[in-house]
Amino acid sequence: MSETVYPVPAEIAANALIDNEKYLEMYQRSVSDPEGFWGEHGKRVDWIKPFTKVKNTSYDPHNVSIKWFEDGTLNVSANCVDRHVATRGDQPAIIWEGDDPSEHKVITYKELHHEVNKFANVLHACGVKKGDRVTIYLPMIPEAAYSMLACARIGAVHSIVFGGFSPDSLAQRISGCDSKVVITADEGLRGGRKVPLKANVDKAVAGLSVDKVVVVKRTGGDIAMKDGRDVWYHEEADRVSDHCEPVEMNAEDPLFILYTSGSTGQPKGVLHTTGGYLVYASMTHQYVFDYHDGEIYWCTADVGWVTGHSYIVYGPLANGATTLMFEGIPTYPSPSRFWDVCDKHKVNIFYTAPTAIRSLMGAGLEHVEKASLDTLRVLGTVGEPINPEAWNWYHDNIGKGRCPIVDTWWQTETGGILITPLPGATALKPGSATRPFFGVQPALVDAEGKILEGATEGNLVLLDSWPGQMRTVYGDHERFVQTYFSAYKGMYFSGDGCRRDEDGYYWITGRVDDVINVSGHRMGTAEVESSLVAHPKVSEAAVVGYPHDLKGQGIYVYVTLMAGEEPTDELKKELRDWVRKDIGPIASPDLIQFAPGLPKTRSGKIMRRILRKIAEDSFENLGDTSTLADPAVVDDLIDNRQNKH
Ligand code: 6R9
Repeated sequence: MSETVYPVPAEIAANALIDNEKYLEMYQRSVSDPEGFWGEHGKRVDWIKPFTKVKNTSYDPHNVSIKWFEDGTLNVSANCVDRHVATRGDQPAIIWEGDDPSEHKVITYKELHHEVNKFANVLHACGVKKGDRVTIYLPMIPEAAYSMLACARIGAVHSIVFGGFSPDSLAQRISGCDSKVVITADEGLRGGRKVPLKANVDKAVAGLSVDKVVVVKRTGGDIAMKDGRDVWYHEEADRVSDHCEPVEMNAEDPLFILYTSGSTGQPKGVLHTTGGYLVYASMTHQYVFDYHDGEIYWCTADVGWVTGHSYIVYGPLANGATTLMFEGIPTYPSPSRFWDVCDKHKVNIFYTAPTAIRSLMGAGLEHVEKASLDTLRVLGTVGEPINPEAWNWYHDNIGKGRCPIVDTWWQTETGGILITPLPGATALKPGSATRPFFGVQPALVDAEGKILEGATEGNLVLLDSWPGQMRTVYGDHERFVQTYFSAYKGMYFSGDGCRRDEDGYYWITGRVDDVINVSGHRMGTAEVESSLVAHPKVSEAAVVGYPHDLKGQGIYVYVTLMAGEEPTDELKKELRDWVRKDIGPIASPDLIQFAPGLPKTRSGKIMRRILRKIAEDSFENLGDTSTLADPAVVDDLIDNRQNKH
C-alpha cells in the first residue's frame, strides 16, 4: 500500500473554505457539542418553522430511534429552487449534457422553478398526495431532477429505480413501497443504444395496482400507451399551471426511499427524511468539494444511486450550485468523452468512480491529451476502494498534479459523505479516505465488538448519529435494527472492513459481509443465488466476489446442476442471460463454474470462505477445512477454477 503523502497544494489552501486548523477545531466541537454544532449548521437551510430541538437519537438495540431537528418544518424543493430564484435566477442550475455530444441544454434557476412547479401540478393531477410514494424510472434527463423536486414540493416520497434494472426488479420495488404512480420515459439513450424503459414498465406493472404511468418523451420511439393509465408528461404539463405552493413538511417526514442490496433477502427500502438529510447533503457538498459560488460541478453518477440523489440533485441545488447532469457513458463516442465535457462546460469540480477511472486509464493517454482540463480544481471518487495506481493516474493525468482528490467513503444508508479529505485541510495518501467529516465518529471493532485503538484493522462502525443517517427500512423497522444495530451493541455497523494508520487515516478494505461491489454497485450474493436457483436446470448456486481489473470485484458463480443436465457453454450463456433478465445487467455473472458439489459443513452450510479463496486464486490459503462434509469437492473446485492464470 502506498504511503506517499501529498500536502494541500498552495493555490488550494489560499482560497479554501476550511484549512487544517479550522477542520480540527470544527471537528472537535462537532463531537464534543453536537447539539451546539448542528444547531448552528442546521440553519444553513431555510426553515418555515425553525427547530428548537436538535438531536434526539438512540442506538440502543431495544429502541433504535433517530430524529434530528424534529420540531422544525421546511420544504426541500423550496430550499433547492425557490430560495435561489431572487438572487441567482439567471444562473445555470443544471447543465444537461446529452448522450450525443451535439446535444446539451442549460436550465437556469428560474427555469428550474417553472419546470418543478409544472411537474408538481402534473403529479397532483395524477392524484398524488402528501405521503404517497412515487416510483421514478427515468434516464439521466433533466426531468429526473424535476420529478424528484416535484415530489418533494408536494410531500410525496420518491423511490428511484435505476434504469438498468429489469422489469422484475422494478416490479419488486414498485410493490415494495406501494407506489400508485410511476414516472418513466419512452426510451433511454446510453452510448448510442436505446433502453426500452416504457416497455419495461409495462411488464413490471402488469399485475400491480398502479393507477398512472407518466411518460416523458425522450427518443420518440414507438411505445404502447394504455388508455386511462398512461399519460404523456408534455400533454399533462400543458394543462396545468406553473404555480404550486411548496407543502410545509416536518423535518422527520420522509423525503425518499432508495432500495439497496444487503447480505440477506430482498433489497431494503432505505428511508431518508427531510430536514437532517438536506442539512447534511448540502453541508458535505459545500465543504468536501470546497464549492465556491459560480463553480461548475460535475458528478458522473446516475440519479438511480444515492450519489446522484445527494450530489447531483439535493446537495448542489440546496447550495445554489451549477450541477452538470450527463446522460451518457464514459466511453461514448470515445474514451475522451469525460475530458471533452470537462473542457466544453468548463468543469471545476469532477466527481466519479474508481471503475470509470480504471477503464479510462486502460484506454490510453492519447484520449486525455487532447483535452486541456485546465478549469479543473478538485477531483473526487466514490463507490469502492481506489487502488493507488488508479489514484496516481487520476492525480497526475487528469488533475495534472494540482488538483486534490477527495476519496469519499459513505453509503446509501448514510445519506452523505462520512469519511473524506477536505481539499484545503487534508494531506492526501493515495487509497485512503483519510479522516471523518464533522460530527462523524468512526471506530474499528473486533469480532466481539471491542473498540480497537491506534493503528489497527477491524470492522468499521459509527458511534453516534449524524443528521443524514437513514431512519428506518421502509415498512420494516425490525430489519433496520437487525441489519445495522445488532452486531455490535450501541453502534451502527457499516458492513465494511477498515484499517487505520498511525496518522489516524482510514483505509476502507471492502465489505466484510455477503455483499459484493461490482463497479461501485452493491450486489447481494443472496439475490444472485436466488435468481440462479429459480432456473429449472440449477440445483444449487453459490455466488462470491473475485478481484476484477476494471470492475473492482467480479461476480463468480458456482452452480450445481439438476441430475442429468449437461454442463455446456450454451448453458453458461443461458444462465448469464437469465440473471440479466431477472435482476438487470449489473448482476450478470462474470465467471460461471459448474461444480458437482459445493463445500459444506456437516450441518449443511455452504463454506463461502473456501469458495471465495478459490475464486480469488489463493488455493494455498484455504484455512481450516476439517469441518467439511466431503473434502474431495474442494479438489474438484480447484481443478476446474475458471479463468485460471
Ligand atoms: C456512496 C455509495 C456503499 C459501499 C460501502 C463501501 C463502498 C463507497 C467508498 C467505498 C471504499 C470509498 N464504498 N465509497 N469503499 N472507498 N470511497 O457508494 O453507496 O452504493 O450504498 O455503497 O460502497 O463498501 O459500504 P452504496
